[in-house]
Amino acid sequence: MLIKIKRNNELTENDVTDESVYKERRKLLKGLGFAGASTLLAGTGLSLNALAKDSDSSFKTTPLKFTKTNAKQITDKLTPEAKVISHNNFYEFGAKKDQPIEYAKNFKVDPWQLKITGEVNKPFTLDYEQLFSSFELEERIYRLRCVEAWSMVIPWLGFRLADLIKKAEPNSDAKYVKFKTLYDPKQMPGQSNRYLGGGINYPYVEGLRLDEAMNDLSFLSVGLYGKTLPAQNGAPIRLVTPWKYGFKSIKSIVEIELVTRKPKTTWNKLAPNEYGFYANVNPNVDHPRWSQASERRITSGGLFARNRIETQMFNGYAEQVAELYKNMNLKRYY
Ligand SMILES: Nc1nc2c(c(=O)[nH]1)N[C@H]1C(S)=C(S)[C@@H](COP(=O)(O)O)O[C@H]1N2
Ligand SMILES: [Mo]
Repeated sequence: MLIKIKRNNELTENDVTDESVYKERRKLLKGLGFAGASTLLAGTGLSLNALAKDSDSSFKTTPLKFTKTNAKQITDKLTPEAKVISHNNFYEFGAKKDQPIEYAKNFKVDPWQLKITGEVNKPFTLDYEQLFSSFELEERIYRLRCVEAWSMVIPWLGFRLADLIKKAEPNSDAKYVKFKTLYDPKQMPGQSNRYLGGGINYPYVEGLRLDEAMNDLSFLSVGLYGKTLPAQNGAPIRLVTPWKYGFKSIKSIVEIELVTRKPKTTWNKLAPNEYGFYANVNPNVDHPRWSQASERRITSGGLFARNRIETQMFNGYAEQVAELYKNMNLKRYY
């Protein structure tokens, strides 16, 4: 559901809601050949009700054991769990915020295989159980800032991406890290239906420079709020890079490949002038069609809570990551 924060129908300068921004993003997709519902559903013989009907119960999560982190934690108020798991962007399960929780209900995550490949001396594969047992799990409370100008504060469980990469022993040709989401159109209706999937090309791919990936903040999450990840949040394993816009935090990963050249990433390929490879949260660099100066923080506030806050450089993580970009023009490398 889109949470409305407008008190009336007027849009003032400071009241560009994430809903209006979300609609802008959908308009872009439409311009790229994203057609209407009836046309596309007719072609596929898919019934939306049939996709979710197999089970009325929700996706199952289980409690995880974890330790307290040594990392410095933020003190922002947490976004309630109910909102974290029901307001999602996961286009493989539908491009609307309330679709992933519904269409991912029956997503099968066990068995799973996550491959670590490419420019490494010791490639390896983790099966479902090994995602939870190969590294000590810790809790990290991070801000998540979507490019649509809403944000949350989420207690993730997982481990440092750097620890996984070190285990594979990258060779000297490894310069970037490429991540890939599962491609399984039978389970992920957005991958076979352009209406549901927003017309983006699958599988979803993301990437980081190797030094970004090795930064202490880069986190592989296998859980949130003390339990395994809900399907709609990227079960069984997803990336979290809290100083970057949310679209970098790729979900349901099956491959992490160390590569020499900068990978071609999903949103950047779709609209390179709107979504950069770096995608660092930056209040001074606006999206071509909307401002990034402020955001709506999703809290426990009611329907009319405005909760509009100023966006911070690198989403407030400058101390940990500004060094990575010290000689770069961030207006050019957005
Ligand atoms: N595979 C995949 N990963 C994805 C997305 C997606 O559509 N597909 N959406 C991204 C976007 S735009 C955001 S804001 C975050 C949202 O994460 P959340 O639903 O857990 O809050 O996931 C990101 N990861
Ligand atoms: Mo996003």
